[in-house]
Amino acid sequence: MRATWRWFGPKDLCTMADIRHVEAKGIVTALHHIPDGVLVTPEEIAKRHNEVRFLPDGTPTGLEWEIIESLPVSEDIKQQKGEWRAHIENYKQSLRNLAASGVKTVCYNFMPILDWTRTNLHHRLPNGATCMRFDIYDFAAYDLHLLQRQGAEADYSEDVRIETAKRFAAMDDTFKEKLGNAIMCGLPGAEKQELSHVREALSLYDDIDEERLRQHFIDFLSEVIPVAETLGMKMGCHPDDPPFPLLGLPRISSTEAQFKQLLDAVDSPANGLSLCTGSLGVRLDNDLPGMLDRMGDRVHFMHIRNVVSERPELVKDSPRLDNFYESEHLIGNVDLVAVIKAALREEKRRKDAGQVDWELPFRPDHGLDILDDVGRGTQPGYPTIGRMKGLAEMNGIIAALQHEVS
Ligand code: CS2
Ligand code: MN
Repeated sequence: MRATWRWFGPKDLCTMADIRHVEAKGIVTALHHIPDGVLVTPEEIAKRHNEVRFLPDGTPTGLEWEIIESLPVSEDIKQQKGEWRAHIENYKQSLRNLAASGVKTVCYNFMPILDWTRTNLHHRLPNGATCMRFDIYDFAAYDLHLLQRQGAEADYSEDVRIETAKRFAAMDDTFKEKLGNAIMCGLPGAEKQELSHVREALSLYDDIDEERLRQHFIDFLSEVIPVAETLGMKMGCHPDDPPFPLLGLPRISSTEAQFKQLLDAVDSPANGLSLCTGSLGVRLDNDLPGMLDRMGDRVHFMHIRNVVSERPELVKDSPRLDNFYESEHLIGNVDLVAVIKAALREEKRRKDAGQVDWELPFRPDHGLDILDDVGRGTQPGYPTIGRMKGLAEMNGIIAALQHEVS
């Protein structure tokens, strides 16, 4: 397995100099300043390659940009409105430009409006470390009482609604503001966190149900995947996080069955997934080693982290959105040793089949804020030391298991 590391570019507090100290072999980055839908030009790509290859003083890092995360799909494409056809053409040309520079793996998602969603970005654990957490009552308080979304009541059980009303009555303005900011953290553009903007953004999906969103996704794949295939590229869709519909928005990449539908709809080796163990692992019915066994040839990238469902007894038999927090890699819902073993099996299968590109790239996804990470203000979920600990643990597991597998 090929260890990689996400870098947010020159503004990232975790610098390329720092990344030389972690045991990663390749870099995952994106051109975050380019708006969704706009062409990614060869010039911008070359600039970023240079920033990855050399420190500001010219020292070579020995690292290469290997994966783009994300090449975002614009809202126009997701909703099939406005400039969507032009955006698809830009997407195809961006793929050509990236492939020409050697970046051949793309991690993207098809979540409407929101990317990952949490209610607290700095939840304190008993040992003093902090992590990201999702609390159903805080989330429902935002949805039912702050946003006052029409029809929201139907999405929560009576128990949740009653407890939420109590919680909301006790919330002060500072808490409410922090909560709104945490939930909308995935929404680009600070001004959009205003409740009226959020309502407006959500209303764009009034006429788009799950079926229609899936059709839009398949239309996008039908256009883009043949181009990716010709270029020898791999497109890996990142799962919904959390893997449930939110705020009345449909979500269509939360389970193995949903991914199977998408992979079958455009049946090409280029059409695959980015298997994120932390996103999928919030649902106890997602069998991650099984997914690698059954659709491993389409797993183009892996995000490795763990989560703890705080009330497994409530969600075990009937999966639903409930409290969870992001945990240490080796403790949580997901048996990461079993996942890595399945990933190594998949690599072996590829090698035995004579595939040249048998290596499965992965990166530590989020990490806990520990030691000097605490209060440092890195991108939420992306502390240096916490991620490095997760990566070191995963590298240790890989080294140990490889004795058995090869
Ligand atoms: C990432 C996602 O930080 C994260 O949780 O895994 O935001 C991911 O980059 C996107 O969904 C990919 O499009
Ligand atoms: Mn992820």
